[in-house]
Amino acid sequence: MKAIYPGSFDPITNGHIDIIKRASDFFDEILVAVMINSKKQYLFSLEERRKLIEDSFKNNKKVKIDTFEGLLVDYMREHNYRAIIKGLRTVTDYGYEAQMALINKNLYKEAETFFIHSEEKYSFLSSSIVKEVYLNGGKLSSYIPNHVENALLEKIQVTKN
Ligand code: COD
Repeated sequence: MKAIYPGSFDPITNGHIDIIKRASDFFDEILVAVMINSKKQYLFSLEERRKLIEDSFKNNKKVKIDTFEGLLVDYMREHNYRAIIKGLRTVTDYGYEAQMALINKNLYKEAETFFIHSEEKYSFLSSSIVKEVYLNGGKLSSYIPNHVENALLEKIQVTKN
């Protein structure tokens, strides 16, 4: 069975990568869907976010990537997906993700959400924390791939000029 892992991925972190790798042990294909969360403002464009994910999974044939602006369930219906993967770090994540799972099921009754708990070492990690640290001159090199760190440093340089 194939599954979809939707998110903002602004940018992808080792926490996301760990969820994708672990999910791919159970599903035949993981489609990482780079989407829009209307509550967030993005540092990277949709296309830049897609490229950073692509460069993280160059040799993994099970992982596919796509971008979509619209409802997750519309993408799922159109491309014949039923399984949604979500990562959980904290109780706060659960509250939000449970609401999303119920909304998605309400909009598309074939949709089932599968939750994977984050590794303890990634349970504090989020794209927002990564951006905040880098924008203030700090580093979190063990929590993001090298190419993501380079893209962040470049983006911050451009934003400052
Ligand atoms: N460890 C484990 N899991 C993690 C970690 C970590 N360190 N960091 C993030 N995750 C998980 C998150 O819990 C989430 O499951 C996933 O990874 C993606 O996280 P983000 O932060 O990149 O993405 P979000 O939460 O902004 O994504 C929200 C969506 C874009 C999926 C959502 O807004 C959406 O579905 N938008 C499309 C419109 C829609 O259909 N909305 C729903 C109906 S209102």
